[in-house]
Amino acid sequence: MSRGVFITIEGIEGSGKSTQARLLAEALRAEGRQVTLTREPGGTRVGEAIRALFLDPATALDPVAEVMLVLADRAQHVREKLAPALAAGAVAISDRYGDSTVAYQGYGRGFDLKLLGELNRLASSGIAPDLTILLDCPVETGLSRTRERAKGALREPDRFEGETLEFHRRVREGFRMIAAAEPGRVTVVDSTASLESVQREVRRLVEELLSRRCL
Ligand code: T5A
Repeated sequence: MSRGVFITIEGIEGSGKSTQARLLAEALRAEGRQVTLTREPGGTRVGEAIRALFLDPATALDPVAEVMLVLADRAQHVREKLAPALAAGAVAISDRYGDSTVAYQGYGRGFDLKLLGELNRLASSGIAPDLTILLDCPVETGLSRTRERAKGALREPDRFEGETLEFHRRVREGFRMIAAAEPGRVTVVDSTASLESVQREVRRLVEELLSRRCL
């Protein structure tokens, strides 16, 4: 089975993931590469339905139900989209993946990390990213970006954007702990820098990975 390359972009709200994932996909497609750009929650029809429920500020979700929902999304996403893309030799870029579950439901909500690790492995069929780019910025910077954008779009903050600063600080710390524990997979990029300079660093990391893999 040919094996593509799996890249995930992670970070707190407003750290710039969606923007950088899109720019990276455009740049790689312009080089003639086969690219699958996707996201969690979402990425499939089932996943988009889960996403709507998951982010709805009117949904009062029990913390265990929250974990189960995001894992159900991942199981569907991996089997329906990511595994086939990787088997076809594509570069798959996912805006969030398993590290978000560890950071939000583990560090943020306090769910048992070991159990979460096992559930994550089950949901992902053991498919792990080749490279994870963690876009890191202070919580205040990220949230002010998303609140600005929400104001412009005239929508209320989603279920996570409306969480306390303390919650978001635990999530950021969680991401940093993951990066410290897995330096071979996760690279931290300072996303307080300009959009263009973050983009250059993301490209550099991905080019390095592709040339290591002779692709
Ligand atoms: N979730 C998800 C869990 O709890 N557990 C899980 O397992 C998973 C998978 C998903 C939510 O679900 C939770 C976490 C999330 O709360 P989402 O919408 O996919 O929600 O994720 P968000 O982080 O909320 O997405 P955002 O769009 O809000 O943030 P991004 O993608 O990090 O930021 P982006 O690129 O959209 O940029 C936000 C704004 O900032 C500007 C952009 O132009 C945009 O306006 N910007 C910059 N401005 C200045 N300088 C830069 N360098 C900038 N980069 C971007």
